[in-house]
Amino acid sequence: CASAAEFISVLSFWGPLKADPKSYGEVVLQRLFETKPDSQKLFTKFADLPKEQLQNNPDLQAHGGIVLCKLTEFLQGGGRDKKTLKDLAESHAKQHKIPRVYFQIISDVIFEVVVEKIEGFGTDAQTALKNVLKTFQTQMGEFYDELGFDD
Ligand code: HE5
Repeated sequence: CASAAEFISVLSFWGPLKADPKSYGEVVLQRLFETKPDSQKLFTKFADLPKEQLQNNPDLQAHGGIVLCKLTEFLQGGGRDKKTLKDLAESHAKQHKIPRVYFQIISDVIFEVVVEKIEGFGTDAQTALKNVLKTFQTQMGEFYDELGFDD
């Protein structure tokens, strides 16, 4: 599990993502669909869109923004705010039916995009980010277990 200091370290570099969640979120989702094309099928709005229509797509930008805002909320809670992730796990398990492996997949994409786009994200902050994302996946997994969602 990530320490409080690791949450603080990640937050100290998170300003650009907090200020412009749509732009970074758009890149994250585009990268997710590129590296794991089956993930696109999980989104009814985007499932059948060809690649060109994922560029400058207001729906994709909006959803990317929503995803990143939720992640910022998680970071600001320092891993102690259980409600945020509990609600997230509920909607993803029951409504959207997202197998838990996708939290690992999107975490890897987020790591890649953040390190690529945010200046100054040094090796210590990178380790902190890895651990924080791992905590996110573990906690989501625990809520999935509680809900009895096996995928
Ligand atoms: O759950 C919600 O609110 C609590 C609904 C809006 C929402 C969705 C929907 C939010 C806030 C998030 N996602 C956040 C989020 C953070 C993690 C990193 N998501 Zn989410 N999602 C929604 C993730 C991870 C993740 C991985 C995958 C494959 N998520 C998904 C998929 C997914 C889908 C299909 C939806 C339904 C909304 C939609 O289709 O929007 C166009």
